[in-house]
Amino acid sequence: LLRPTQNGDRYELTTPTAMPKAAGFLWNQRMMIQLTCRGFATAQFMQPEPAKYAHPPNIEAKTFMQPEQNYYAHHPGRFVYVKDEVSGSLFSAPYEPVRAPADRFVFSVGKSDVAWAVEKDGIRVEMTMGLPTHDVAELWTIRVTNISNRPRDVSVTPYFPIGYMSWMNQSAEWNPEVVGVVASSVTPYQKATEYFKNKYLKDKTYFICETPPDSWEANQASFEGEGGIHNPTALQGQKLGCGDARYETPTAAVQYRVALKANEQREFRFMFGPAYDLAEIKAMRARYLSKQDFAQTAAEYAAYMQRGRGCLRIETPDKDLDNFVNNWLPRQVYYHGDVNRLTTDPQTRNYLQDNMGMNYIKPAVTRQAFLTAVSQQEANGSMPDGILLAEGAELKYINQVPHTDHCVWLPVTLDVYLAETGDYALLRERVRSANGDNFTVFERFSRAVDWLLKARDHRGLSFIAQGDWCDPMNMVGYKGKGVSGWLTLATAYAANLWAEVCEHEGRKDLAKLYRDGAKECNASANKLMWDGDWFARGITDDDVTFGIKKDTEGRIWLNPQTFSILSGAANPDQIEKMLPQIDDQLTTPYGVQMFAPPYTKMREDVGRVTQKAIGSAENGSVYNHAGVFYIYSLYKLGGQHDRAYNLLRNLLPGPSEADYRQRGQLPIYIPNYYRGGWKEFPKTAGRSSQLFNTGTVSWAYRCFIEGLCGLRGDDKGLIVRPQLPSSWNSMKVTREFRGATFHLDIRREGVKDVTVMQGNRTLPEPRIPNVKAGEVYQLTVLVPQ
Ligand code: CEZ
Repeated sequence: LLRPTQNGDRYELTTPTAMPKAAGFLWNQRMMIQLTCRGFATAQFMQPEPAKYAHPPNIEAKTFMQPEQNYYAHHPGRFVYVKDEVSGSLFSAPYEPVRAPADRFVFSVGKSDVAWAVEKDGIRVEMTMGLPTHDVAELWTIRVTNISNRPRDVSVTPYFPIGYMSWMNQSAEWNPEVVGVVASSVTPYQKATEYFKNKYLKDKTYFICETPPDSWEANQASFEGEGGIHNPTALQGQKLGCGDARYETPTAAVQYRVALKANEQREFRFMFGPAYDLAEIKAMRARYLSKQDFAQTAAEYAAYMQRGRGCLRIETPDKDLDNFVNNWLPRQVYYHGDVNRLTTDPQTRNYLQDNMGMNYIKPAVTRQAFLTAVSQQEANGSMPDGILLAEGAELKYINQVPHTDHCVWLPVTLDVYLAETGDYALLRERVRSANGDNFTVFERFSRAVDWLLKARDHRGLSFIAQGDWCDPMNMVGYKGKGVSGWLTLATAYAANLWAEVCEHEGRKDLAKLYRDGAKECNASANKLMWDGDWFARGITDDDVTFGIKKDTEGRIWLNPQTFSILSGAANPDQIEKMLPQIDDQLTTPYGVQMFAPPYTKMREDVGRVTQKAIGSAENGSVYNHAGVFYIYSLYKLGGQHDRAYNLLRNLLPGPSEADYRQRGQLPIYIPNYYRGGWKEFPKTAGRSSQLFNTGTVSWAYRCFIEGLCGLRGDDKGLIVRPQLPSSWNSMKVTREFRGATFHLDIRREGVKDVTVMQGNRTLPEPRIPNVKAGEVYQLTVLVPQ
């Protein structure tokens, strides 16, 4: 079904039907594309707002990237029809639209390309797609080989549907100058002001060929005809109709008639993408469309991916895990930090956490992100709902709904930056904000924490307004009174973290102030939220506490428990009560649910989270972001090696075939959720959302680095405290840290505490002080049995 190849550098799936939505993705700073094993594609590019160059057959509402997207016959995709012109038999690669079962099928996802090899009736089709590093375009190589022992006469017809571009104006035609189909449109709009915004949009889509085809078709209806997309009428003739689309749905089909001797091969190259005008298409053609330029572009792009390789290599008893941690997890972390989910207004919490991951890849990017974020701080110290990244960008969608947690993420993510870099100088940078005030980063963080501590009610609990970390929890506090138990605890956690920094900066007075603030939050949570065995989630506008024993739905929520551990609100007795409840009520074979039981109907004093489908997204799925907070808290707590590791491993599909089939996803990224509702709907439980945008990954990487491997920095050096699961006796780790390389040989031995040896010398404590850039450290680490 599924196997890693090239040392885990690639994953291969050998059927298009067992996991139909399994996909790979590529990106650069201007575009992103997700390709399923069956050939469906979802691509977007930035101009500067996200836009598309291949469309569905009807006007699509603009929205954020959706989980569990559906695919259907006319979904945008990249296909090749192959017809035996003697027998008349037809198939398509990779699988859609004809859906003819292949003799051999391989979907091969690499870090810097996505490829297929499909064989049917003695013809092999290989398709590979790559991206340039700096431009928006898909670079396709399609190779056709006669693997039968006789001469063959086939037609090869790449089919790249362009779809319904616009209700105002759309057309397409063959353009001999660029050797391809060029579709033109006008992005629909109605307000005069929009005209000026849209004036320079890339409203053309092109599909250009290195080798001139024998015929083409630019009109979707003419191509598909009465046969339909599964058996297009145009493929019945000697050649395609060479027609155009005049306010008709555009498409791009080109046909090569090839006579292949036994074992003969033909290779074709194409480009697909958006452009402003013909001049741009010509320039793109000149820049990329040749064998040599494809090869060079692929090498450049591979180098770009390689720059996201991260700072950790592990060798453990679990090879699939090693593959993921060494090859794929840092790549997904890099994606988040590199492009901020391809939005111009990332949610503030996402922006900060995505950049938290970048600490392990390119800390200079994280540094800049802090400066950008705090430059948008409000005059009252609060943080806006989203961070604007492009000129003219606006707060959209969820960012128009007031959420109260954004300040929390400043100290939480700074904690990693300081641990990784030791760069306390950042705190002394001065940042002038849009509203004209001028403060140091240190002052800005203090103001943010002040705001958090202030935004609490008479009981000391944090107001929730229309949401906290949980976006759709929009009606707990919309009347202005409701509070979040989670946010109260998260505020305490943030204040404590900030107090540590204040202390480091010689501000004992402030450290005390923030520790006192944290204590107050914790005390309020303990007084009003503790329900005997776990913490409640919040109190509504009408003073109803929820997330408690007597609730039949939404009875226990994970986040408050997690943050009570992190904030210090929960004492050891309480933790001892909470953990078994989490095991019993929330843990499933696919990870830990964000709450349970899921809501079955609207609760008007909680909000739209209760209206989501049972076990999907925030309504009690295995929401991995919440899951990984919990895992992190277990590693922080210590002594929970197995609980933490089992959940950490479970963020990833596999390794059993049954698990892969149920989750339906390749083990090359962590999705934002797996379906929950494990008790209610076992049929769908575990199913991946297939959405690779998630705050989970920076935390997951952090858990591997700081938790499992126990390698965290501080102002003095690198601390070593591995937390191996009990089933492992050893592991090897290479960690890059502040320019130095650490090779660690970690073994279980009869020691009382973690013992670190450098050569024959036993270090006085498990810490390497004064780390020198460029140095290579060989360490043996003994951990207790
Ligand atoms: O968005 C995520 C947010 O990006 O949901 C998380 C939140 O912490 C992240 O910042 C938990 O709510 O609005 C909705 O109902 C959406 O479901 C979003 O909540 C969700 C999307 O799945 C992300 O694409």
